[in-house]
Amino acid sequence: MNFKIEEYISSKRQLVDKRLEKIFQAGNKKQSKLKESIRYSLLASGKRLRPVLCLASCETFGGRTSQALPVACAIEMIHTYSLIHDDLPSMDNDNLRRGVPTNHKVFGESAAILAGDALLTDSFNLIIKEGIKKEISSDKICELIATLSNAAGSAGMVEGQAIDLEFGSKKNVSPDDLKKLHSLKTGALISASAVSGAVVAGAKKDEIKHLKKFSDSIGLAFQIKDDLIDDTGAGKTGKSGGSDKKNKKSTYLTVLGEEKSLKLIDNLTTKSNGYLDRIDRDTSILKELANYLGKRNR
Ligand code: GRG
Repeated sequence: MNFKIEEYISSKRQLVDKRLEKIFQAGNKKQSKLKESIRYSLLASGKRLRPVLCLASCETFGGRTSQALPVACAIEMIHTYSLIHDDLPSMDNDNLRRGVPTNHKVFGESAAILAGDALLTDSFNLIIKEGIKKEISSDKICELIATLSNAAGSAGMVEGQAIDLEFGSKKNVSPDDLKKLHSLKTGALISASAVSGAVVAGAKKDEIKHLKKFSDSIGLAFQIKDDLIDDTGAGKTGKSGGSDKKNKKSTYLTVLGEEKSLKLIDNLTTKSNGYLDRIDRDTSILKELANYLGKRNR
């Protein structure tokens, strides 16, 4: 087979980038500061892994990319909001994101808060507006909104962030504590990305059940890898490397050590592939994506 996952990711990423640029077009008139700050963070060089996962999942379950693309863009908007807010002085207080100074460093703190607020709210509006245009059924639109709002809100990402802030520089964080924190903070949106693509495609309930287990595993593997990259990857990641160390945070690296963390990534990837084997479809793209995420270096 001549399939290359890097090329697949790159082609889907281009689709997402193009559509995001269209959604937040600069236009000829002078832009408002709000729009400028949204464009600044959203159109910076993110990897677009969550939208790619959404599109790959839609394709796996026989759906149309054109129908899933607005949902994929909405997911990237939610993710970008979380990054802008996470970098704020009252949260992680970071200076660099996606290879450029963080949003609040350029536009000020209040503008950064508003850019995040707008991205989150607009993401749901986009799913409804484009969903109607692309003739996605109202039931599916409601399921998409329920899936994503659940993953982003107090049952998911925001709760994960709250736990993270509560832990602060606490030393005796257990592997179970870390798992809970990251399943919410990082895993919930990754999982919702895969599930959303499947919902657009009209996947069956039991297929979504296995897909959810698959994506929960890759979400955790993604975070463990992120912890390892944060420690070593300054320059490659576009973030201020070593920010966990600076904030004295407990990470998989500090709690388990490098060898065990790498082993856990491998185990989770193998486990995720096993869940896909329970789905009676060609799931090779999702498997390739899972393997890629576990081995990435940025
Ligand atoms: C709700 C304020 C708020 C925060 C949510 C997701 C999150 C919590 C914070 C983001 C900070 C962070 C470093 C999380 C750990 C893993 C992660 C989500 C990394 C960033 O995702 P990538 O690597 O980034 O996909 P790009 O820039 O490529 O999109």
